[in-house]
Amino acid sequence: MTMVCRRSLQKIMKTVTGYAAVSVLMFIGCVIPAGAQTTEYFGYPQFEAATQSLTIVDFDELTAGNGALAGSEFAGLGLTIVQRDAEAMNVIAVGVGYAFVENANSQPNVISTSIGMDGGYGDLSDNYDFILSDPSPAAGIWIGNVEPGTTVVQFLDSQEAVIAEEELAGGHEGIIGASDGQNRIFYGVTSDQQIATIRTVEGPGDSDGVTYDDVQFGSTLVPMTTASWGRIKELFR
Ligand SMILES: [Ca+2]
Ligand SMILES: [Ca+2]
Ligand SMILES: [Ca+2]
Ligand SMILES: [Ca+2]
Repeated sequence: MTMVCRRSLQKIMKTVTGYAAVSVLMFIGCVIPAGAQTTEYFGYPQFEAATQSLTIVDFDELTAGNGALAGSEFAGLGLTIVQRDAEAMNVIAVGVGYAFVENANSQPNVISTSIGMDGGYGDLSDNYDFILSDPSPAAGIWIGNVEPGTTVVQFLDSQEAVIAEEELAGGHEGIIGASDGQNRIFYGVTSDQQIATIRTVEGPGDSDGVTYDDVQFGSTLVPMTTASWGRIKELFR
């Protein structure tokens, strides 16, 4: 999808759902599954209120070290982590160098490739895939050290089609902390499409690295709708 299409799609999906949205999207040249309904969250309390049974991988039980994350540690919980450029994945206890305290949503640890356990920075790729063994309707991640520059995060289905994506910068809605890297932001999604992968696009050579924390996934909390209330009344007739 083109950038224009993607932006329009996000705007529409945030405001309209269902048939009307599909009609508008077809008009502007996007193709999404009929009736697709996706909501994006940049505030954690709102995501929490819309979800249940979340599995949260916080990295805090790992021993800090460069290359200390293999990516398979949490397979038993349903999460596998892949560095798409086959670089080392570091576990960092924040509060040292460029690993700012504000980068962690749960302390002490975050993960990164460009930032090392001593807080040093290398202009390496932070392109990660967080792969769910059981695709889920809800998923989210905390990204730390946003800026200088931007980082794209995508939620993909099992065919790698984009369910939602956002370009994050230091001034984005929901940023906690300053806009100079001493910060973090939550980005989560609930959808009627199953999320199979959280993908981050943060390549090398842009003098910008990020950290990741509290990767999570689970079920959506289905709100009581008129339709379901009608169904309940039917059952008690
Ligand atoms: Ca943590
Ligand atoms: Ca960047
Ligand atoms: Ca980078
Ligand atoms: Ca950064």
